[in-house]
Order: sequence, then structure tokens, then C-alpha cells
Amino acid sequence: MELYSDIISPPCQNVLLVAKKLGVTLNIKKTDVEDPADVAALTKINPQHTIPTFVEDGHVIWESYAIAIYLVEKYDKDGTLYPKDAKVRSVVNQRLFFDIGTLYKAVLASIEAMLAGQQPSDDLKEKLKKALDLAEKFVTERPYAAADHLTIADIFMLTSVTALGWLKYDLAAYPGIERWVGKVTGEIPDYADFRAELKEGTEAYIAKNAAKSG
Ligand SMILES: N[C@@H](CCC(=O)N[C@@H](CS)C(=O)NCC(=O)O)C(=O)O
Repeated sequence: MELYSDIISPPCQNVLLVAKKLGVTLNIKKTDVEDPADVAALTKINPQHTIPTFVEDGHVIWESYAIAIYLVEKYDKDGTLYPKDAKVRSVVNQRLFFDIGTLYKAVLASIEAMLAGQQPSDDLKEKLKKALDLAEKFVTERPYAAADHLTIADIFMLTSVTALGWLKYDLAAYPGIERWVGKVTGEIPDYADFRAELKEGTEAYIAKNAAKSG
């Protein structure tokens, strides 16, 4: 199984962490989406040229949500990460769609503004606050984001929340989220190693951009 990936991308982190939790080994094809040669190679298998892109025996999947669902449906033997019960799964799905359409979207918009050297607008700030208010509610009304145990919803929401590190966002107003982050990261094998690799990748990206701009 191959994954075209860069650890600094939160969508890639979704898949890397789900694979880690499943104990599935991925052969990582490090891909820089700002490098024309890497993009050309990726476009041959994924016309949308997005990372993460996953390949197993010639079968190609992109969109981190679709990749993660494939992995858990195929490799999660006890089925807890993506529960089979229709009602429980519907809550996991709701959180996943909340993540792609609201939480990650708001986080990404603010990071993009920051990387472009702009202050986030009041509208962006409000959207992020509303998304985090909802996330706080979700992680405090149940033991985990969608169920009474860890599911892929926790992993996807986790990467959105930890991406707030780019903004040095103060989460003090969200004690439930802070507690939940500790609980969820404690259940992911070798999470400290993952964070160390992410820190290294992030610093390299920042240094590369600083060199480019001058
Ligand atoms: N919804 C997608 C988002 C993937 C995405 O936009 N990835 C970015 C990197 S974080 C990318 O590949 N950008 C390059 C491009 O769009 O050409 C997912 O969850 O996989």
C-alpha cells in the first residue's frame, strides 16, 4: 500500500494516523504539491492531484475521508473505529462531514490567510469560533467525538484542531477540547514520534518559504 503524502498536510495526517491506529504499514511517497515534478507524477494517477492519494494493487483512492473509510472497512477487524451499527455510524459520519465542511474548512481558511500574510477577517474569525464552539459541545456531550470510544471522527477532528498550532490559537476557552486532545492522542500508538516528525516537516516548510520570499 502506497500513500502519496506530506506529513504537514492535515488531510495526509488523517490517513497516517488512522493507519497507525490500525497497525497498517504504508509505503510513503513523499510528495511536495508545490514541486511541478511531484505534481506531474501525482496527476498521472489522480487527476485532482491532491494528497493524500492512496494506492493498493493498482486501486487508487483520494480524499482522506474516503481513504480512511476504505482502510477501516478493510483492516479494522473489531470494527470500533467505524462502527457498523447504523445509528452510531451516522454520528461518526455527521462529525466527518462537519469536519470537512465546517471545522477543517474554517481552520484552513484562517491558516491560508496567515500564510498569505493577511490578518483573518472578522468573518473568518467568527466561522472558526462557531466551529470550535460546536466541537467543544461534541467532545463534551459524549466521552469521544461521536461515540463512547475512539472512532475515525476523533482522528479527523484532532488533525483540524492541532492544525491551529499554525495560528498559535489559544484553546483556553475550550477545556473540553484540550482534555479530549490528550485522551485521543494517548490512544494513538507512537503519537509523540508522529508529532516530532510533524514539527520537523513544519519547520522545513517554514524555512523553505522564508528562503523563497527573501
Ligand atoms: N478534501 C481533501 C483535501 C486534499 C487537499 O486539498 N490536499 C492539499 C494538501 S493539504 C493538496 O493536495 N493540494 C494540492 C492541490 O490541490 O493541487 C482530502 O481530505 O484529502
